[in-house]
Amino acid sequence: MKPRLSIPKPHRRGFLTAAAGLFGVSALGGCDRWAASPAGQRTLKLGEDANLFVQRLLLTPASLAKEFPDSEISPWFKPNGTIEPPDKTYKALAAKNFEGFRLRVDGLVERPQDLSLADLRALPARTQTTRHDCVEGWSAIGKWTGVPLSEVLQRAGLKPQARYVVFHCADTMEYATGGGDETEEKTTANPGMESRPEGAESQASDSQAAGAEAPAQGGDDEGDEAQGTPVRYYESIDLTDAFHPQTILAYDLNGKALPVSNGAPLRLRVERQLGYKQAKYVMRIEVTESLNGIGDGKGGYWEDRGYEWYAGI
Ligand SMILES: Nc1nc2c(c(=O)[nH]1)N[C@H]1C(S)=C(S)[C@@H](COP(=O)(O)O)O[C@H]1N2
Ligand SMILES: [Mo]
Repeated sequence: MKPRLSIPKPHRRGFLTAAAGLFGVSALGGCDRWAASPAGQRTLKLGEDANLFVQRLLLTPASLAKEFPDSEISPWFKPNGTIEPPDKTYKALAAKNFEGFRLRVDGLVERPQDLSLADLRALPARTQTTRHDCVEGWSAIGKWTGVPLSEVLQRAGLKPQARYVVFHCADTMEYATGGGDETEEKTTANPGMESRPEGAESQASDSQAAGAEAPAQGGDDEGDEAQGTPVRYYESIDLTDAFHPQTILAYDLNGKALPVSNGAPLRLRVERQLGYKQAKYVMRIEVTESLNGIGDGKGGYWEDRGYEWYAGI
Protein backbone atom coordinates (compact mmCIF):
# COMPACT_ATOMS: atom_id res chain seq x y z
CA MET A 1 0.00 0.00 0.00
CA LYS A 2 1.27 3.40 -0.89
CA PRO A 3 1.85 5.55 2.16
CA ARG A 4 -0.57 8.44 2.27
CA LEU A 5 2.16 10.77 3.26
CA SER A 6 5.72 10.43 2.12
CA ILE A 7 8.52 12.30 3.75
CA PRO A 8 11.40 13.23 1.50
CA LYS A 9 14.48 11.67 3.15
CA PRO A 10 17.14 14.29 2.45
CA HIS A 11 15.02 16.95 4.08
CA ARG A 12 13.91 15.17 7.20
CA ARG A 13 15.52 17.69 9.47
CA GLY A 14 13.92 20.59 7.65
CA PHE A 15 10.58 18.86 7.79
CA LEU A 16 10.95 18.19 11.47
CA THR A 17 11.47 21.88 12.06
CA ALA A 18 8.43 22.63 9.94
CA ALA A 19 6.37 20.07 11.84
CA ALA A 20 7.48 21.41 15.19
CA GLY A 21 6.39 24.86 14.09
CA LEU A 22 3.16 23.65 12.65
CA PHE A 23 2.10 21.52 15.57
CA GLY A 24 3.65 23.17 18.54
CA VAL A 25 5.78 26.24 18.54
CA SER A 26 4.09 29.50 17.68
CA ALA A 27 3.66 30.45 14.03
CA LEU A 28 6.76 30.80 11.89
CA GLY A 29 6.85 32.46 8.50
CA GLY A 30 8.38 29.36 6.93
CA CYS A 31 5.48 27.29 8.14
CA ASP A 32 2.94 29.53 6.59
CA ARG A 33 4.69 29.08 3.30
CA TRP A 34 4.87 25.36 3.84
CA ALA A 35 1.20 25.19 4.77
CA ALA A 36 0.32 26.94 1.52
CA SER A 37 2.20 24.32 -0.52
CA PRO A 38 0.19 21.39 -1.96
CA ALA A 39 1.73 18.95 0.53
CA GLY A 40 0.96 21.28 3.39
CA GLN A 41 -2.65 21.71 2.38
CA ARG A 42 -3.11 18.02 2.00
CA THR A 43 -1.73 17.39 5.49
CA LEU A 44 -3.78 20.08 7.10
CA LYS A 45 -7.01 18.70 5.70
CA LEU A 46 -7.19 15.80 8.10
CA GLY A 47 -6.18 15.70 11.75
CA GLU A 48 -5.45 12.04 11.18
CA ASP A 49 -2.89 12.77 8.49
CA ALA A 50 -1.31 15.36 10.73
CA ASN A 51 -0.91 12.83 13.53
CA LEU A 52 0.64 10.29 11.22
CA PHE A 53 3.01 12.91 9.90
CA VAL A 54 4.24 13.87 13.35
CA GLN A 55 4.59 10.27 14.45
CA ARG A 56 6.67 9.23 11.46
CA LEU A 57 9.05 12.10 11.99
CA LEU A 58 9.49 11.16 15.60
CA LEU A 59 10.53 7.58 15.01
CA THR A 60 14.23 8.24 14.84
CA PRO A 61 16.45 6.66 17.50
CA ALA A 62 18.23 9.94 18.17
CA SER A 63 15.06 11.52 19.46
CA LEU A 64 14.49 8.85 22.12
CA ALA A 65 15.43 9.44 25.76
CA LYS A 66 17.92 6.91 27.08
CA GLU A 67 16.42 3.76 28.56
CA PHE A 68 18.21 1.81 31.31
CA PRO A 69 18.48 -1.85 32.29
CA ASP A 70 16.46 -3.02 35.33
CA SER A 71 19.70 -3.30 37.30
CA GLU A 72 19.94 0.48 37.35
CA ILE A 73 16.48 1.14 38.80
CA SER A 74 16.77 3.37 41.88
CA PRO A 75 15.75 1.49 45.04
CA TRP A 76 13.78 4.58 46.12
CA PHE A 77 12.07 6.90 43.69
CA LYS A 78 12.03 10.06 45.74
CA PRO A 79 8.54 11.62 45.73
CA ASN A 80 8.56 15.37 45.27
CA GLY A 81 6.17 18.31 45.21
CA THR A 82 2.72 17.14 46.24
CA ILE A 83 2.99 13.75 47.86
CA GLU A 84 -0.63 13.51 49.03
CA PRO A 85 -3.22 15.77 47.43
CA PRO A 86 -5.27 17.46 50.17
CA ASP A 87 -8.32 17.69 47.91
CA LYS A 88 -11.49 16.03 49.12
CA THR A 89 -12.48 14.63 45.72
CA TYR A 90 -9.08 13.03 45.32
CA LYS A 91 -9.13 11.59 48.84
CA ALA A 92 -12.52 9.99 48.19
CA LEU A 93 -11.21 8.35 45.01
CA ALA A 94 -8.04 7.16 46.75
CA ALA A 95 -10.06 5.68 49.62
CA LYS A 96 -11.78 3.37 47.12
CA ASN A 97 -8.58 2.44 45.32
CA PHE A 98 -9.48 4.77 42.41
CA GLU A 99 -12.43 2.59 41.33
CA GLY A 100 -14.43 5.71 40.56
CA PHE A 101 -11.57 7.41 38.72
CA ARG A 102 -12.33 8.48 35.15
CA LEU A 103 -9.78 10.23 33.01
CA ARG A 104 -11.66 12.94 31.15
CA VAL A 105 -10.35 13.74 27.66
CA ASP A 106 -11.94 16.78 26.08
CA GLY A 107 -11.34 20.12 24.40
CA LEU A 108 -10.53 20.03 20.67
CA VAL A 109 -11.39 16.36 20.20
CA GLU A 110 -13.98 14.63 18.06
CA ARG A 111 -14.98 12.11 20.73
CA PRO A 112 -14.58 13.18 24.38
CA GLN A 113 -13.61 10.24 26.58
CA ASP A 114 -14.12 9.17 30.19
CA LEU A 115 -11.69 6.32 30.79
CA SER A 116 -11.52 4.15 33.89
CA LEU A 117 -8.24 2.58 34.99
CA ALA A 118 -9.49 -0.71 33.55
CA ASP A 119 -10.12 1.02 30.22
CA LEU A 120 -6.62 2.51 30.27
CA ARG A 121 -5.00 -0.82 31.19
CA ALA A 122 -6.86 -2.49 28.32
CA LEU A 123 -5.21 -0.18 25.78
CA PRO A 124 -1.75 -0.99 24.36
CA ALA A 125 0.92 -0.51 27.02
CA ARG A 126 4.53 0.63 27.01
CA THR A 127 7.19 0.04 29.67
CA GLN A 128 10.28 2.21 29.86
CA THR A 129 13.07 2.58 32.40
CA THR A 130 14.20 6.17 32.35
CA ARG A 131 15.95 8.78 34.44
CA HIS A 132 13.91 11.54 36.02
CA ASP A 133 15.78 14.82 36.51
CA CYS A 134 14.35 17.41 38.86
CA VAL A 135 15.35 21.00 38.16
CA GLU A 136 16.91 21.10 41.63
CA GLY A 137 19.58 18.62 40.68
CA TRP A 138 18.46 15.23 41.96
CA SER A 139 17.70 12.27 39.69
CA ALA A 140 16.09 8.85 40.02
CA ILE A 141 15.69 5.94 37.61
CA GLY A 142 12.28 4.31 37.48
CA LYS A 143 10.50 1.74 35.37
CA TRP A 144 7.22 3.14 34.16
CA THR A 145 4.33 1.28 32.54
CA GLY A 146 1.41 3.05 30.98
CA VAL A 147 -0.58 3.80 27.89
CA PRO A 148 1.06 5.91 25.20
CA LEU A 149 -0.63 9.29 25.12
CA SER A 150 -0.94 8.87 21.33
CA GLU A 151 -3.31 5.91 21.90
CA VAL A 152 -5.60 7.99 24.04
CA LEU A 153 -5.50 10.96 21.67
CA GLN A 154 -6.21 8.75 18.69
CA ARG A 155 -9.26 7.32 20.45
CA ALA A 156 -10.50 10.83 21.08
CA GLY A 157 -9.56 12.11 17.61
CA LEU A 158 -7.96 15.53 17.35
CA LYS A 159 -9.71 18.40 15.66
CA PRO A 160 -7.57 20.21 13.06
CA GLN A 161 -7.00 23.26 15.29
CA ALA A 162 -5.43 21.13 18.06
CA ARG A 163 -1.96 22.33 19.12
CA TYR A 164 -1.44 21.60 22.82
CA VAL A 165 -2.32 18.94 25.34
CA VAL A 166 -3.03 20.25 28.83
CA PHE A 167 -2.93 18.02 31.93
CA HIS A 168 -5.18 19.09 34.78
CA CYS A 169 -4.15 17.59 38.11
CA ALA A 170 -6.04 16.85 41.31
CA ASP A 171 -3.76 18.65 43.75
CA THR A 172 -4.40 22.15 45.01
CA MET A 173 -1.11 24.00 45.42
CA GLU A 174 -2.42 27.22 46.90
CA TYR A 175 -5.47 29.45 46.98
CA ALA A 176 -5.79 32.51 44.80
CA THR A 177 -7.13 35.44 46.74
CA GLY A 178 -8.41 37.06 43.57
CA GLY A 179 -7.40 40.49 42.40
CA GLY A 180 -4.14 41.51 44.09
CA ASP A 181 -0.59 41.22 42.79
CA GLU A 182 0.71 37.79 43.69
CA THR A 183 4.14 38.13 42.15
CA GLU A 184 5.93 38.01 45.47
CA GLU A 185 4.10 34.94 46.62
CA LYS A 186 4.82 33.13 43.36
CA THR A 187 8.58 33.33 43.71
CA THR A 188 8.86 31.79 47.16
CA ALA A 189 8.47 28.18 46.07
CA ASN A 190 10.26 26.11 43.45
CA PRO A 191 9.74 22.81 41.63
CA GLY A 192 12.54 21.14 43.52
CA MET A 193 11.03 21.68 46.90
CA GLU A 194 10.18 18.64 48.94
CA SER A 195 6.96 19.96 50.32
CA ARG A 196 4.19 22.08 48.93
CA PRO A 197 4.18 25.85 48.88
CA GLU A 198 3.52 27.40 52.25
CA GLY A 199 -0.16 27.50 53.00
CA ALA A 200 -1.77 25.10 50.54
CA GLU A 201 -1.64 22.03 52.72
CA SER A 202 -2.37 23.76 55.99
CA GLN A 203 -5.31 25.68 54.57
CA ALA A 204 -6.78 22.57 53.03
CA SER A 205 -6.39 20.49 56.15
CA ASP A 206 -7.53 23.33 58.40
CA SER A 207 -10.84 23.46 56.64
CA GLN A 208 -11.20 19.73 56.99
CA ALA A 209 -10.27 19.78 60.64
CA ALA A 210 -12.81 22.50 61.19
CA GLY A 211 -15.35 20.37 59.35
CA ALA A 212 -16.34 23.37 57.29
CA GLU A 213 -19.37 22.72 55.15
CA ALA A 214 -18.38 25.01 52.31
CA PRO A 215 -18.24 23.08 49.03
CA ALA A 216 -14.62 24.14 48.66
CA GLN A 217 -13.18 22.36 51.68
CA GLY A 218 -10.06 20.44 50.92
CA GLY A 219 -9.58 22.24 47.66
CA ASP A 220 -12.80 21.23 45.96
CA ASP A 221 -14.54 23.18 43.29
CA GLU A 222 -14.65 26.93 43.44
CA GLY A 223 -13.18 27.64 46.84
CA ASP A 224 -14.77 29.90 49.42
CA GLU A 225 -14.24 33.43 50.64
CA ALA A 226 -11.77 32.50 53.36
CA GLN A 227 -9.59 30.32 51.14
CA GLY A 228 -10.03 31.82 47.70
CA THR A 229 -10.04 29.80 44.50
CA PRO A 230 -7.98 26.60 44.53
CA VAL A 231 -5.01 26.78 42.18
CA ARG A 232 -4.25 23.26 41.04
CA TYR A 233 -1.13 21.86 39.43
CA TYR A 234 -1.28 21.66 35.66
CA GLU A 235 1.10 21.14 32.77
CA SER A 236 1.06 21.19 28.98
CA ILE A 237 3.02 19.86 26.02
CA ASP A 238 2.80 20.36 22.26
CA LEU A 239 1.69 17.69 19.79
CA THR A 240 5.29 16.81 18.93
CA ASP A 241 5.86 15.62 22.49
CA ALA A 242 2.31 14.29 22.79
CA PHE A 243 2.88 11.83 19.94
CA HIS A 244 6.41 10.91 20.97
CA PRO A 245 6.57 7.14 21.56
CA GLN A 246 7.97 7.58 25.10
CA THR A 247 5.21 9.95 26.17
CA ILE A 248 2.96 7.79 28.30
CA LEU A 249 0.29 8.04 30.96
CA ALA A 250 1.85 5.81 33.60
CA TYR A 251 -0.18 3.71 36.04
CA ASP A 252 2.65 1.45 37.27
CA LEU A 253 6.05 2.23 38.77
CA ASN A 254 8.60 -0.59 38.99
CA GLY A 255 5.95 -3.20 38.22
CA LYS A 256 3.47 -2.10 40.89
CA ALA A 257 0.51 0.26 40.89
CA LEU A 258 1.77 3.84 41.14
CA PRO A 259 1.90 4.94 44.81
CA VAL A 260 -0.04 8.05 45.81
CA SER A 261 3.24 9.85 46.53
CA ASN A 262 4.38 9.36 42.92
CA GLY A 263 1.09 10.45 41.35
CA ALA A 264 -1.56 7.70 41.60
CA PRO A 265 -3.57 6.73 39.77
CA LEU A 266 -2.11 8.27 36.61
CA ARG A 267 0.85 10.51 35.82
CA LEU A 268 2.48 11.82 32.71
CA ARG A 269 5.96 10.73 31.59
CA VAL A 270 7.41 13.01 28.94
CA GLU A 271 10.94 11.74 29.02
CA ARG A 272 12.90 14.42 27.25
CA GLN A 273 11.91 17.09 29.74
CA LEU A 274 12.54 17.97 33.40
CA GLY A 275 10.73 16.71 36.48
CA TYR A 276 8.12 19.41 36.80
CA LYS A 277 6.68 18.55 33.36
CA GLN A 278 5.88 15.03 34.67
CA ALA A 279 2.37 15.88 35.90
CA LYS A 280 1.11 13.62 38.69
CA TYR A 281 -2.55 13.01 39.68
CA VAL A 282 -3.78 13.65 36.11
CA MET A 283 -7.58 13.90 36.13
CA ARG A 284 -8.34 15.59 32.86
CA ILE A 285 -6.62 16.01 29.53
CA GLU A 286 -7.71 19.03 27.54
CA VAL A 287 -6.68 19.54 23.92
CA THR A 288 -6.36 23.22 23.04
CA GLU A 289 -5.29 25.58 20.31
CA SER A 290 -3.55 27.94 22.72
CA LEU A 291 -2.35 28.09 26.31
CA ASN A 292 -3.99 31.44 26.95
CA GLY A 293 -6.77 31.38 29.47
CA ILE A 294 -5.47 28.33 31.33
CA GLY A 295 -3.94 29.26 34.67
CA ASP A 296 -1.89 32.38 34.03
CA GLY A 297 -1.38 31.38 30.40
CA LYS A 298 2.22 30.13 30.54
CA GLY A 299 1.36 26.46 30.20
CA GLY A 300 1.90 25.13 33.71
CA TYR A 301 1.85 25.80 37.43
CA TRP A 302 5.63 26.34 37.59
CA GLU A 303 5.74 28.07 34.21
CA ASP A 304 3.25 30.60 35.59
CA ARG A 305 5.88 31.20 38.30
CA GLY A 306 8.75 31.82 35.91
CA TYR A 307 10.01 28.39 34.85
CA GLU A 308 10.59 27.40 31.22
CA TRP A 309 7.67 25.89 29.31
CA TYR A 310 9.99 23.71 27.22
CA ALA A 311 12.10 22.15 29.95
CA GLY A 312 14.41 20.06 27.78
CA ILE A 313 17.03 17.94 29.51
N1 LIG B 1 0.41 17.20 40.22
C1 LIG B 1 1.70 17.42 40.48
N2 LIG B 1 2.60 16.96 39.59
C2 LIG B 1 3.92 17.16 39.82
C3 LIG B 1 4.38 17.88 40.96
C4 LIG B 1 3.40 18.34 41.87
O1 LIG B 1 3.70 18.97 42.91
N3 LIG B 1 2.07 18.10 41.58
N4 LIG B 1 5.74 18.10 41.15
C5 LIG B 1 6.62 17.98 39.97
C6 LIG B 1 8.05 17.90 40.27
S1 LIG B 1 8.85 19.37 40.61
C7 LIG B 1 8.74 16.72 40.18
S2 LIG B 1 10.44 16.67 40.38
C8 LIG B 1 8.03 15.46 39.93
C9 LIG B 1 8.28 14.50 41.09
O2 LIG B 1 7.73 13.24 40.79
P1 LIG B 1 7.82 12.12 41.90
O3 LIG B 1 7.05 12.61 43.09
O4 LIG B 1 7.29 10.88 41.32
O5 LIG B 1 9.30 12.03 42.25
O6 LIG B 1 6.63 15.60 39.79
C10 LIG B 1 6.24 16.76 39.13
N5 LIG B 1 4.81 16.67 38.92
MO1 LIG C 1 11.07 18.87 40.32
